[in-house]
Amino acid sequence: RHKFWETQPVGQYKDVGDFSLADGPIELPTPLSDVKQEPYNLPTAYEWTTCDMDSQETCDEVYLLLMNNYVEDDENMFRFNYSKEFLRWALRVPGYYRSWHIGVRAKTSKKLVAFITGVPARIRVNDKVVKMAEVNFLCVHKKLRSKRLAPVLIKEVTRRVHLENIWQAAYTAGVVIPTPITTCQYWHRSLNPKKLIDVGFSRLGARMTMSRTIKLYKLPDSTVTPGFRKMELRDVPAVTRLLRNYLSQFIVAPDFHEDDVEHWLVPRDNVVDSYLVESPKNHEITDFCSFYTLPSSILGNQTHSTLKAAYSYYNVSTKTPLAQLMNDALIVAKQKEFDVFNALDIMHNESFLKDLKFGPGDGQLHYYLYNYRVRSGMKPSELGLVLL
Ligand code: YNC
Ligand code: MG
Repeated sequence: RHKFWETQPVGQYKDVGDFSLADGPIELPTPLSDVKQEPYNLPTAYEWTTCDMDSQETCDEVYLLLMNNYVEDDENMFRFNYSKEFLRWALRVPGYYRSWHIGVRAKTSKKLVAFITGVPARIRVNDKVVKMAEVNFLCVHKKLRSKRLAPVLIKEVTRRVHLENIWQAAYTAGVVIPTPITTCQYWHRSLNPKKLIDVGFSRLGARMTMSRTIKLYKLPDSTVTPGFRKMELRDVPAVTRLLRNYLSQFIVAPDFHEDDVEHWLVPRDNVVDSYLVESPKNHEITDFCSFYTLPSSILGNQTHSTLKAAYSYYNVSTKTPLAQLMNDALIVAKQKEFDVFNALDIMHNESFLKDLKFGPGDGQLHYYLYNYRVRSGMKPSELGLVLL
């Protein structure tokens, strides 16, 4: 059924429920000298390229490939439109390898036709911290689909990850392949219900008028939690402590150090927003919330071309109730003119989704590990990892 994935060191469907298989690596590392030294073969009309994301020109090419060919919803109404600044943030992470930003070009025109990336991360699985690649942005131009190019891209990124002596990876996909560690649901909170209905993202509920719907999703003009403010660079040590402590309760979560928090969570305009609660009494940092900016192109609408979406990222509550903290996040997202706020049912998100008027989406997101087995049957609420 999965000609490619059946050959890979991933949990296979036949192993689901086999409790004799221990958690941990599926295959042992080989000596680095045994890793294939040359890139995998491509069809003769194509060649490998390493994409230098420092270069404005390359960044533009990657941006355009993804803008026109990356992930769409099931009904092909929307397509992710990651911004150039977002792509730079997602790819130039602490300790990144340029060799893991992989493109394929047509030999004659030099046009970029496919892409896949990895970035290094420390991911904790139960009590072990494992160096992994987070693999993302797998994309094949629409005109080159179903030619088995994707397995070649995946094998090539795997080879280049192995060359750095890293043997595990984490990734997410909307498709089911062998074998998800867990399957999550997207939930959506309307901020601009009229636009969402106009573009077909959501529908007017039964017995609802537009004006009742607008009133239902109305939010206060300003946040309510005393001491709620934007995160700053000086907050990195306190936020790292807060987040490390919080993430320690999940089965799978990133092992964030201060340099990771500085990269992933210090606010960047139109890329990532982070807020925290500083106690007005003792200046202690007690709570934290964040979201990233990922617009989608609206395909074939006369009036609107982009849907501005915020995606819930990492949130920690110790003093402020989580629902109140997230309601403040909704308020700032509304102020920043987002149309919708999205969240997965991971970590403690389920506890606020219904109360804050999120509705379940039809999209599912499957999480995967490469060459690492974890006990099957993990619940989304036991997952503490957000991939972009
Ligand atoms: C996918 N998303 O099952 P089998 S997510 C993984 N992730 O193999 P072909 C995928 N595998 O089943 P096409 C996949 N989608 O026969 C398909 N596959 O064993 C598998 N879409 O290849 C599929 N981006 O080239 C099948 O298919 C084989 O031309 C078929 O290309 C697929 O970034 C794709 O959704 C997705 O651009 C490139 O449809 C294309 O259709 C496309 O004939 C729109 O491929 C954009 C899109 C995917 C977003 C993502 C995470 C990717 C993870 C890849 C796996 C990484 C493994 C770890 C590597 C490092 C290891 C170390 C150490
Ligand atoms: Mg193909």
